[in-house]
Amino acid sequence: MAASLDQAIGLLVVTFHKYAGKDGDKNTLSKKELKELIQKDLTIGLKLQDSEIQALMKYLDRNRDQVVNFKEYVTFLGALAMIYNKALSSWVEVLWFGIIPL
Ligand SMILES: [Ca+2]
Repeated sequence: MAASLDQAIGLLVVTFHKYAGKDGDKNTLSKKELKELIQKDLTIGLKLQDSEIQALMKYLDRNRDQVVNFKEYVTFLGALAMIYNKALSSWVEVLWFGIIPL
């Protein structure tokens, strides 16, 4: 049985390919595919406005080729991990030290 971190990384890779393979180049996410990934596989996805998803796409597309490749997707995951870490750290402080998150 794979360790949990192996499973988590596998899921990140599988999720990319699940959406990247829908249309066009199967190794990149189009704007439509990225939008679907965000809306279906991220809790915050449905709360984001179309304009926010467009802005996110523009930010993620570092090489400006109008699609998100795997490297750009990994950057996105890194940013999400930072956000999750910050959120979780606040709650860990609450649980361990009784500090209210700012
Ligand atoms: Ca790109």
